[in-house]
Amino acid sequence: MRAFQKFALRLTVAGMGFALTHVAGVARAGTLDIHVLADGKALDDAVVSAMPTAGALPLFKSGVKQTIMQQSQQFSPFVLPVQVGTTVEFPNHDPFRHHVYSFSPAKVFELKLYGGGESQEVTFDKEGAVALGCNIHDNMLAYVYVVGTPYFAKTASGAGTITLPAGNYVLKVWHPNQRGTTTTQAVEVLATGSKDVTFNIDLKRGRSQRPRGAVDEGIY
Ligand SMILES: [Cu+2]
Repeated sequence: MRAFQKFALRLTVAGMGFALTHVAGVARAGTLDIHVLADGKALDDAVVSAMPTAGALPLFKSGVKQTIMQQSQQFSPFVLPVQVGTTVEFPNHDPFRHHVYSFSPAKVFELKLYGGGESQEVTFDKEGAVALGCNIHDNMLAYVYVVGTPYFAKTASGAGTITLPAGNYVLKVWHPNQRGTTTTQAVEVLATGSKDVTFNIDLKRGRSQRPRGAVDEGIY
């Protein structure tokens, strides 16, 4: 084989390798465009999670920490979805102390009084909704929603996106103020493109985080 032929062959093989990698990386994943409505209105802070009906989930990537901060006597974000095994940091950005706790079965814990500039962390090791409060400030409320899958999204203005491998899934929607049991929906994710999925859920009169000063202004 002449030198220029070998060179051309190498280029072709390299090109095929690139094309195959490219196709494999893109073609196997589909996208779900999630919409969650309550009384016909777009709903914030709903969590939709997708569990494959067959096959193994990818290994959990530990070490990626999530955050719920305390600032202006509020937790933020109000709802944080995480995969089982995730560690959440709770930095206090206020010039006064907080005492974060939960009595929820999925994670009972207490981070005793700690001041501004300090942070503590908790690892969430069980699926379920974990309601957070502060022992000092009754207005403060937030939720960690722990799911057993890496495929989930939280809605903003009623919408969220989940990118996941092709296959069959059961989708579950959760909202802190949802009435009744959790709603599920079966969906097939195709190898390419996106699919719209809509949930309509009922809300009860739920609890929400109240602004600073709503109940106990001055108690630091
Ligand atoms: Cu507090």
